[in-house]
Amino acid sequence: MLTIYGVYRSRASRNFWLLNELGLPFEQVRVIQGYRLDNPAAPDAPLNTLSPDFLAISPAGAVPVLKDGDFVLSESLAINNYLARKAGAPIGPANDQEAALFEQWALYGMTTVEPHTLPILYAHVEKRARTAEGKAEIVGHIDKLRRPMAVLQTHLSQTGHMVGDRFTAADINMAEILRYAQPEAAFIAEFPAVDAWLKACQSRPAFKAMVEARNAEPA
Ligand SMILES: N[C@@H](CCC(=O)N[C@@H](CS)C(=O)NCC(=O)O)C(=O)O
Repeated sequence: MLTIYGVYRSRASRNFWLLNELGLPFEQVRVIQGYRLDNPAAPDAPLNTLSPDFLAISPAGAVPVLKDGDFVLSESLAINNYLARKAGAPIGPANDQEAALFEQWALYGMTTVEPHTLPILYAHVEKRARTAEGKAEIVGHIDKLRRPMAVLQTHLSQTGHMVGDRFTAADINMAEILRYAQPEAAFIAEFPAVDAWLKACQSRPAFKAMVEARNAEPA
């Protein structure tokens, strides 16, 4: 049995989306981010990323974490690439070269794109997006995103997918990273191939099921 430690309102969303696509049974152990609690160390605090029981499983103190039998894996994109490799094509890599491209795009997404999409989401969620300070912060991140977005625009206008000519877990990985910038819809629309691809990814039933579960969770 596969177990995901984490909540839908975290990067575990990308793992839940992929698991929905694969139709695999899994167990969810709800581990909430410690910073979302007033007192994560309180005796009645729910299991959280600072709880000793969770740190014993994952010393990094972050969700998501996957357990597959005795095997424990952290890092959301490593988890998706592991699940995808196990599943194989079509949603996983068909060969070593595709597996390498899954890694390439996961690393590009995590190191070059996500550091500028996530702060955009936070600025909106924390209601700072319409303040002068928030607007300046968002503009700064948008400026940093123009280059990777141009890269993705060129890439996606060729095949319409991140790897190969079909929907794969590599699409889930990048789509979930870009979702964080979607409150700035006009910016995404400047890159029509990215915009169309993102909308197509998010029209999938497995994505919608993930969003439904996420919306059902306390904010
Ligand atoms: N690069 C990691 C980031 C993990 C991460 O920072 N997770 C957040 C939730 S999305 C977390 O657990 N934060 C808890 C904390 O910082 O205390 C991944 O993709 O899994």
